[in-house]
Amino acid sequence: PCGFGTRRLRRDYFCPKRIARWGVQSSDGPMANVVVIGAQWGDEGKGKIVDWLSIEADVVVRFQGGHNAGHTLVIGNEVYKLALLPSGIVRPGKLSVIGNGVVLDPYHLVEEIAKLGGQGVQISPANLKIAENVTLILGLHRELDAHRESSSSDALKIGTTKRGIGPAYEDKVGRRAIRLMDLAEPALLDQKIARLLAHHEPLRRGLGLEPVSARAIRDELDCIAPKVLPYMAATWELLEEARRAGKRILFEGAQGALLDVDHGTYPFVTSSNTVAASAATGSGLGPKAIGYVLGIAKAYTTRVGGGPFPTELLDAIGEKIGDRGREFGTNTGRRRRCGWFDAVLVRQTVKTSGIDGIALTKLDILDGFEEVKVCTSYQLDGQRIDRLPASQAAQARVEPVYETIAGWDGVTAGARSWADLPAQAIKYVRRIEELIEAPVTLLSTSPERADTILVH
Ligand code: 2SA
Ligand code: MG
Repeated sequence: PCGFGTRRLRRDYFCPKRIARWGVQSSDGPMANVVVIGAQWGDEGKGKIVDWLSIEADVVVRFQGGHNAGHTLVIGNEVYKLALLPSGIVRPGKLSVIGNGVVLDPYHLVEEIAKLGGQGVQISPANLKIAENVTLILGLHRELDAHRESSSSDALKIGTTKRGIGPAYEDKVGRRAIRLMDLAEPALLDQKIARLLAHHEPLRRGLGLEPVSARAIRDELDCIAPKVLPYMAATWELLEEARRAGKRILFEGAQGALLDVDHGTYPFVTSSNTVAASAATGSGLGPKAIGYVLGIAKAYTTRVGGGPFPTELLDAIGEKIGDRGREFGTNTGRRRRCGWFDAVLVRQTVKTSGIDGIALTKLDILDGFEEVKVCTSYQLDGQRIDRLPASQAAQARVEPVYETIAGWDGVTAGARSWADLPAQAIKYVRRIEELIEAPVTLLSTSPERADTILVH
């Protein structure tokens, strides 16, 4: 018994012989649908866990973000790198859904489908469905994103992936976006492009960017439309039918909860809601469709891009963690900033996402450290606080208060059972559970799928 709430990953679904198994239960019976989200700033190792769970899922859904995600899947001898497509796509017999909450770059989609096709993955409208009301990322969004990044001062740089994510979401909430279904209504498309350009033209002029012509956008859209429209569907309805039929739905989050546009380290965030609740709005299902929220957290902390990072280590230890953990972006190759585990942040994420359990990854990277530190609270202007303040200035000023825990001699790398872990490593995990107020339900000890321990 973990002592935290009533929802638990169901052990029989995870019996060691079957290795990867699915299932959750609450006090009122089994619940099939799991949301997986990053509990830090992204790159927590969601790819492995999602793949691990997707084996037993019937449907895998992306519900926010776009091709700014980067999930690496290692299956047999093949390495698949996904940025936009749901992880279920590499497995036969699964339905993959790109929900309405995603921003979709149609050119990237076509490229990613072709790249995976080259690796033998069959993708067709039979196994991939895209929401008809999904917002499109266009060339002008990418250009604007890149321009803002390269023209802002270092202190103001968000460090975006320059893929047009932010500008596309801006147009969505500004009610001037082009959506997938618009490509199916050619007679009205010019009007929609004009509405979009009424906003972008003056903006571009002010920034000194070349004008874009409505004709050029129209030609591009006409050219890409036949390649993406076959995937279009009323995905909310498909998902609801799947849910009623008792199919298991896996919601695959991208980035991490601290990059959430409401709850993250604003303005150093992505432009979507990355917290678990977004799985409902971003797919068109009601919140009760979500049975279990699994947060993924690394045994230390990393972030890419700008913004506050209280436990960042700008020293040899930070470098050692980065080298041992191979902390480079999957898609952009950027070096990630590294630091100690910040329990204040994850505790907050547990609350803002209603996390039922945590999958703790990359514990093995801390093997052999003489001591490890965990941030338990912050010091702000002489006061002890136990949450991240909402103010940007205060976020930049908080000082971490650490608890030091002796390291472990043995290795956790490749451990497949609790009994294989050094006592001190267990102590570290248990202390993290106490501090974040959630159970560590899964422990990942290497990128290998089998090196995963079900703790509770
Ligand atoms: P954007 O492009 O507008 O979403 O960038 C805004 C901020 O969000 C951060 N961000 C990410 N941080 C970590 N991982 C991300 N995805 C890829 C991955 C990253 C990669 O999962 O591996 O391959 O490099 C991701 N996407 C966005 C970004 O750094 C900005 O701080
Ligand atoms: Mg990643």
